[in-house]
Amino acid sequence: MLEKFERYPLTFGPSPIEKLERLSAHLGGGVELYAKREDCNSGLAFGGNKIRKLEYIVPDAIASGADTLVTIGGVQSNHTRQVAAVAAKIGMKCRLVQESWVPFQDAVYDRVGNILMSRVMGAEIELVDEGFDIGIRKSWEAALQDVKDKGGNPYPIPAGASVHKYGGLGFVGFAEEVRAQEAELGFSFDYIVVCTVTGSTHAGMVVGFAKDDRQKHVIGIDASGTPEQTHAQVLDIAQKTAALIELDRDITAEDVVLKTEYAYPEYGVPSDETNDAIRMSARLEGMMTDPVYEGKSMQGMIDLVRTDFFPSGSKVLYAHLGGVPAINAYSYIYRNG
Ligand code: 5PA
Repeated sequence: MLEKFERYPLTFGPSPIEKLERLSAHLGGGVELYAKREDCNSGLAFGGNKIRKLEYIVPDAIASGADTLVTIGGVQSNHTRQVAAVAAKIGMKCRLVQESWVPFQDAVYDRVGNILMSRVMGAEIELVDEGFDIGIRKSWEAALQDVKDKGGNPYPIPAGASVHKYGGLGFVGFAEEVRAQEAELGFSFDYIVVCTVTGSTHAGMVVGFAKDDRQKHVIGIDASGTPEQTHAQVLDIAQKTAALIELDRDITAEDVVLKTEYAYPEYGVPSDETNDAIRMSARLEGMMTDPVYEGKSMQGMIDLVRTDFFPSGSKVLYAHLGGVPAINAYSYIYRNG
């Protein structure tokens, strides 16, 4: 589906799929849980889902003659850390706008985890006192202008690399990769669980899995707390990506399944149930998840198993999209484990 698009390799290759044997058994054994480890997909500063998206964006950045990647996220954004790593790897500068998206303040919230790594990798960081919004932000546009004013040549990457013409391609590739792995495993997954915020991860999967009519079995777990905006953005990106790759079918609103029950209390703040899910997967599988994204999709998947959303015998693939560095910024919550 992606042959005509240039890809700049940044990942190790196909990310591994592992069976979550003990978690499946703990939840009654009626559903078989697996994880596809996008959190281990690259050696670039701990990897994650943005690295896969950026493989299809970097060729355009290089072709544009840019010298600076400019992007935006919250203070503990995983995306900005991955853009900083990619900029270092390809020899460009990096300018990051980090807004106050999360109303949570651990003592060293802005010193550890993702932002620490971005600083070490040499990114220029601007902290901006604006709240959460997945849309196009004035602060980001101002940063692009500032780079130009100083004689640089900026390349714009929107939040989560999502609302970018090539933002959905990486996770179309994810679906192709899963199909190849299924052929080796000798079975297919009935459901794919994915955490959704800025939308191009979920959107790419919808398009990629539409090829074998599984798009409605991609179960998005909203972690934005603004699900209507997120649903609309996933649909828009999926439709544009489908047109771009010349998919031979239309993507409609019903193709985007988004569970909205797990984002509480709000973006970036874990509930008690999120923390229980993080501990459960850590203690049964040694698989770490974070309080902003994957902890919430883990919470959602566990709840969907417990409430019999997945028919007995289903094989469910949890897309582990990375994000663990941010847990360092929540140290007080986990001070006793
Ligand atoms: C993020 C996003 P999408 O934004 O593509 O929907 O992906 C959601 C998601 N899991 C899921 C992890 C670990 C993520 O980091 N992170 C953003 C960031 O700034 O880090 C874009 C919000």
